This record gives sequence, structure tokens and C-alpha cells, in this order.
Amino acid sequence: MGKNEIQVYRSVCRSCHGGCLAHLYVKDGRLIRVKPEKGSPFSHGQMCLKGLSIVETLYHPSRLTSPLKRSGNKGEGHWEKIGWDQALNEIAGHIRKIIQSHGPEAVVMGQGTGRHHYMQVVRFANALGTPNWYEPGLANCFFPRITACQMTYGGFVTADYYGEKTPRTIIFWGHNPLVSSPDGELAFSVKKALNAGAVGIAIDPRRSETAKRCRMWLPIRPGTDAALALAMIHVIIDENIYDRDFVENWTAGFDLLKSHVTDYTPRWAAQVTGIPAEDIIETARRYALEKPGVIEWGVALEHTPNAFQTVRAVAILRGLTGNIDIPGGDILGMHILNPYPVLRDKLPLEQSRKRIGSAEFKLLGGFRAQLPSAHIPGVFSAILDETPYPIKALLNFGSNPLTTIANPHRVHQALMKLELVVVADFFMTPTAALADYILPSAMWPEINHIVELPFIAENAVFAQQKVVQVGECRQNEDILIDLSRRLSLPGSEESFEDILDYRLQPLGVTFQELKKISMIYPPHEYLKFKAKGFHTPSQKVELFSASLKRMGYDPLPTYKEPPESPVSTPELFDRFPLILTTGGRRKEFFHSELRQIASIRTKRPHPAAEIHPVTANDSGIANGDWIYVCSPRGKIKMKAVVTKDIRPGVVNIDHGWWFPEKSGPDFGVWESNANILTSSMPPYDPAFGSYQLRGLLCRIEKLNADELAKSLQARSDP
Ligand SMILES: Nc1nc2c(c(=O)[nH]1)N[C@H]1C(S)=C(S)[C@@H](COP(=O)(O)OP(=O)(O)OC[C@H]3O[C@@H](n4cnc5c(=O)[nH]c(N)nc54)[C@H](O)[C@@H]3O)O[C@H]1N2
Ligand SMILES: Nc1nc2c(c(=O)[nH]1)N[C@H]1C(S)=C(S)[C@@H](COP(=O)(O)OP(=O)(O)OC[C@H]3O[C@@H](n4cnc5c(=O)[nH]c(N)nc54)[C@H](O)[C@@H]3O)O[C@H]1N2
Ligand code: SF4
Ligand SMILES: [Mo]
Repeated sequence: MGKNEIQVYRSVCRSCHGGCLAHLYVKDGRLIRVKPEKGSPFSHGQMCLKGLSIVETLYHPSRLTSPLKRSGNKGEGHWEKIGWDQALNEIAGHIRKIIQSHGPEAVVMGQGTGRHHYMQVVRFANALGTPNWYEPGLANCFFPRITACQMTYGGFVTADYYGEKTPRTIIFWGHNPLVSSPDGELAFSVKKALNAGAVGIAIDPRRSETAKRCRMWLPIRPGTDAALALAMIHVIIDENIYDRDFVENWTAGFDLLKSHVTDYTPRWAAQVTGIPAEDIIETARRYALEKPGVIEWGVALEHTPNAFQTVRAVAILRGLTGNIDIPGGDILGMHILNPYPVLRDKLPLEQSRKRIGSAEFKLLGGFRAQLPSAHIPGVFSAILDETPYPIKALLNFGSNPLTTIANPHRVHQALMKLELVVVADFFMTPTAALADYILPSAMWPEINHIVELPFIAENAVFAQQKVVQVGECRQNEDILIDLSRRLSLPGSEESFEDILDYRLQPLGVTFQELKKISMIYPPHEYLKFKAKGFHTPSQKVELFSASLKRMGYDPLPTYKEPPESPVSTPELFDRFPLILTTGGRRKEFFHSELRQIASIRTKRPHPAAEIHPVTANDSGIANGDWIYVCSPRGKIKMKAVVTKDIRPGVVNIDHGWWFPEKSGPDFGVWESNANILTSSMPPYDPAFGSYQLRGLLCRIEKLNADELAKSLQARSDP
């Protein structure tokens, strides 16, 4: 290729969980431009601003481009650039010593949400012999939903926007896919379905971007979704509008469910949720009668200690109405690839038994768990208290727990206490600043991979390809394989491409071949259960779950009032008279990421707290004021956004805030971090160990003139 020539490659954006097809323009070894691919079946020729900012992000001057070793004390911010060989040899040496003195369980593998290297981290942990790996998504994001689907109908379901028939009714339940969709490309499909006439119903304390496009908005009191779902089940059974044929032939436990929900009337639920009974009835009727219907459920349902029963109740609605695996309904996946070889058999039984939280939270970490992992609050407690045993090292791949995990003060203490902290990231973060070694990771245009869309369509696979190289950045899978070779771990003889080829075997292609054709997308097969039954013990949809009963969990869904609420803790409510919900996604950011990207940050420079005009008025707050949001655990600064698009009495705050423009090691992480207000303490969801991020109590107050001046001063500091 001559100089100045432009090469165009087809690849897939991974700036969120999604996979929008993209054309990458490369000139002289440099990515110069990214354009969405027109013919993409899921992203419909579009990309969002996060993905389109990749050129700016890739070549950002503060990007980490070589391995760093701490040279001063922890957190002092002194670093020495070292080579990969030195970094990985020294890390391997530390790990070996820790294993000799404390066993492999003393090494914890941490990772962030749904990254490309997810399964390689699990594989590394199994090969190393540690049962302790975690990801914030397992207890508090998606795994309760996946498990509820597995236990109710034997497989995960996704909404069918892609066949000839599309949904007539779409319930957006604690989910705002026009902004968040798991992920983006779904937003484009959802928009298309709504434009084509589907009736949307949004269950959300905020009139979100998605709710604004819906026929009905049900502004629920945060944390009470299970009550609403139970009342909808009640209405559908009581009014005999369930799918009689489907229920008779394909479900188990209907009579038990029927008597279980007798008292969960719409009137009862109206009192609990704050949604008028007639709206509950109308929603239930529409979903049952205006078929096909889908339930787009979001993470809000899992940010409570009643996460699993909440998603079970919602899952049951699909079963009652027969909206499963029908064209335009919620469809069951097809599993077209070999599963990732995570080497589960390499983890000895006695090591699995040591997994933190496994005895208590059986669906998170026990033998019945889909992907057994450690309980995050338990891990951080174990680091601090050395019970049940000491933990000495954390290898953190693509997560910023100081911003994303509840109770960051505890996370901070734990990071300071550990003997070895390794962080792989793109940028210096408040978490990376406390590391002993920092490893610079490749971004998506620097990565070879296959991309699946398990939350959108399980029957599609795309090739992602490395088209450029920045500094010494390496793909996390290669870093982990290299480290496992230095530790002589089982499986380390296989290259990453060997793993990709193994996964692609059922499709009869290698990764190199997939790269040439870019995508494989066989048509979806509907109504698979008619031939094979459902993959549950009864081969039916389990409205009553005997498996849950055997494990000691409620076999029929139940409602629990949030542990901190006007009802549970009225005395606390006197002092904290507002309801707090955190973390509704913003289109500009991905969790704590992208705050340093100027083109994005200018669009959303400050952390926001949304409040209703009535709430604002009661507190003497005007739109744009800087306020404190206070919970029993601490207080943070936010900019008030006064809007009628939120339920009165609710405060919705952004999560993930830190300020890369401020000085380290904290980078302002103690100023506006939503998780200073949340709690990682019990009670937890009994099956998953989930904790409360939505539906807590808070109060708000305006900063006084002194505080405001100080705050603005701090904000303009370098
Ligand atoms: N209060 C509150 N807290 C929440 C939530 C909420 O709604 N409210 N949401 C929760 C949920 S659902 C989730 S999933 C978690 C997410 O929690 P995290 O996954 O910890 O979130 P991120 O901020 O995205 O952290 C990712 C870090 O990894 C880096 N990174 C991104 N991609 C890669 C990669 O490919 N390789 C490497 N090495 N690094 C990478 C980024 O630069 C960033 O520093 O947050 C949870 N925390
Ligand atoms: N742009 C962007 N996209 C993302 C992410 C991101 O950080 N940025 N994160 C990704 C990740 S890891 C996840 S998990 C998904 C999450 O994406 P979603 O599942 O869409 O979840 P959120 O946007 O966090 O919240 C959805 C809605 O729930 C509402 N809500 C708050 N509390 C409650 C409640 O108690 N009940 C109900 N019914 N609704 C409530 C909020 O107001 C919000 O509008 O987004 C993914 N996509
Ligand atoms: S929606 Fe996700 S995959 Fe698509 S362009 Fe945006 S960040 Fe990339
Ligand atoms: Mo998540």
C-alpha cells in the first residue's frame, strides 16, 4: 500500500456492549475516520456519539500507552515506564508468592461490565485455581434476568424486532433503550418499531427519552416493581385473559400461582407503587391482548435486594400470555457457537467451595449458578477483615470500582490494603491510581475478536478486526494468555485465535474466514419448544419453580418493601424525605468513562440531579443550582435539573462521576460519586446478593454562597 492511501476495513464498534457495524478508515497506520455501515441488520446504518468519538478517544493525549510500575508509595502518583516482559514477569512472581503463602483464592480477578475479555478473565481465574472473580453485573445487572429466564423457560429471551412480524405492544420496564439499550443498536430497532406503530408503555419514575415516545407512562415509586408485576399477574388471571392454550399445554404450576396472587390486587399495588389501579389494569390488558408483545426490562429491576423475585415476576408475565418465541414476541436464543472454553474443570471442587458468597447466594456463586462468581461486598469485606481468609491481590481488568461499586470508601481502604493491585485500562482513573502496576489496554479498533449480541439476537456473529496499533497497548486476552504462560497455567498453550476458531466450529468457519465475510446471521427459528419442549426440569414454563424451592428460595414471586423507604424506615424518612434513584444512563457516557473526551464532555459537563418542580420548590432550589444530595451515608455535589419529567419526591442522580481534569490520585472521585450515597451492606437479595442502588432515601440542600464559591474554585483548578 502506498503512502497516503486510505484503507477501509469493516469492523464492529465495542464502545458499549453493543456491536454497531462500522467502516474504519486507516491512513499511514492511523485511524482517521469511522462511519456506520449502511446495511447493518441491527444498527440500521447508525452509530451513537460514543462510538463515533473513537478516533478522539484512541489518540487522546492522556491515553495509557506503556506498562507502568509504581515508584513511590501507593497512590502518590509516581510511575516508572517499564516493558511488558518486566511487568508480566514481576506480576507473575508476586502471584506465585501469594499463592505459596495463602493459596490461589487470595488472588481476586475483577472486571467491569460485559467487556470483550470477559470470558478470558473467567478462564484465567479457573486455570489459576481461584474461585474469586467478580464483575458488577453478576448480582446487580443482567444475571438475575438471565437466570430468571433460564429457570422459568430454560433460556434467555430477547425482543423480536427483526422478523416479518414486529411487536404491537412494548413494555419498557425500568429500561431506557433509546439511550442505554444493551446496547445502542437496539435503540435504532426500538425506534423503528415505535415508528411503525407499536404501542409503548414505560414503567419508570422518570419520563425518560423512551417514555416520551410511549402511549403510557407509569411513574413508579423506585424499588417497588415486583408489586406491580404481581398485580399484573393478578389481573391477567382474574380477568381470564391469559393465553389458555399456552398455559394448559406449556406451563407448570398455574393453580399455585393463581392462589398465590389472590391478594395482590391492583388496588394493593397502587398503594405500594403509586401507580393508579386503572393504569395497572390497562397495562396488563394491553400486554395480554394486544399480541405479540414484548417486555423490554432493564437494570432498574436488579438494583434492589429483591432483584431476583422481581425479575421472576416479570418473566412469568411472558409465560402467562404466551408471548414466548412467537414472531414479534420475546424469542428464545439459538446458541450457534461453541461456548467459551472457560476451563471450569480446572478449578478443583475444594476451591469452588471457597468462593466468597457461594454458600449464601446460591444463584450467584453456588453450583447452580449460570456463571459462578464471587460476591463483591463479600470480597471487599474479606480484603479488609481477612475473613473467611486473607485476600492479597486484585487483578482488575476494565472496571473502575471506586466509582461503580457501592460504598467507595470501603473499596478505597481495600485497594490501599492489598499487597498487589494490577489495573488494565485505557486511562489513568481513581482506581488505577492506587495500583502497583498499570497495563495499557487495546481499544476496539486494535482488537481481533468475534462479536455476539446475546442481549439482542443470539443468532448473529460478527468479526471485529485489529486495524491499528497505538503505543504498546495490548488486547486484554493476549495479556492474560501471556501472563498465564509465565505462570505455566493449564490451557496457556492455546492462542486466542485457537479459542475463536473453536467457538466458530459449529458454523464451519475459522476466524480468518469470518473476517473475510464479516458476519453470519442465520434466520431465527420460532416456536422451538413445540418440537423439544422448554429446557426446564418439567419441559414447561415453570410458573412455580420446584428448583427454587429446593434451594430454599421462594418458588413463587414475592414482593419485599425496599429496606430503606418511607414504609420500612419511617423515622429515617423524617430526616431523608425524598426517594433516591441512581444511574439512569446518559447517552454521552458509558458509566465512568469518556469524561476526558472533550467533544463529549462539552455536551454534559456536570453531574446532574433531576427533581420535580414541586420538590425543588419545597427545598428552595432552582434549575441549575449546585446542590448537595445527602443520604444516611454521605453527601455529594450535583447540579439540579428541575423537570416535570420525574415523579415528585424522587431524586434521580447520575452515577460514575469523577473529574479526570483534576489532580490525582482522587481526581475528584469524592465530590459527585453517586455510590457515596449507596450502601454495600446487607440486606442483600437472598439468591444473588444484589444490593440497593435505586429506591433509597435522601434529602437535598442548596450549597450556600461560601460552599458554592469553593466548589467553583475547585472546578477550575487544573
Ligand atoms: N450508583 C450506581 N452504581 C452503578 C450503577 C448504577 O446504575 N448506579 N450501575 C451498575 C452497573 S449495571 C454496572 S454494569 C457497573 C459498571 O461498572 P464498571 O464496569 O466498573 O464501569 P466502567 O465505568 O465502565 O468501568 C470501566 C473501566 O474500564 C475501562 N475499560 C473499558 N473497556 C475496557 C477494555 O476493553 N479493556 C480495559 N482494560 N479497560 C476497559 C474504562 O476506561 C473504565 O475505566 O456499574 C454499576 N454501578
Ligand atoms: N449510554 C450508555 N449506555 C449504556 C450504559 C451506559 O453507562 N451508558 N451502561 C450499560 C449497562 S452496563 C447497563 S446495565 C444498561 C442499563 O440500561 P437500562 O436497563 O436502560 O437502565 P438505566 O438507564 O440505568 O435505567 C433505566 C430506567 O430506569 C429508571 N428507574 C430508576 N429507578 C427505577 C425503579 O426503581 N423502577 C423502574 N421501573 N425504573 C427505574 C430510570 O429512570 C431509567 O430511565 O445500559 C447499558 N448501556
Ligand atoms: S451504540 Fe454502542 S456499539 Fe453502537 S456506536 Fe454506540 S457505543 Fe458503539
Ligand atoms: Mo450493567
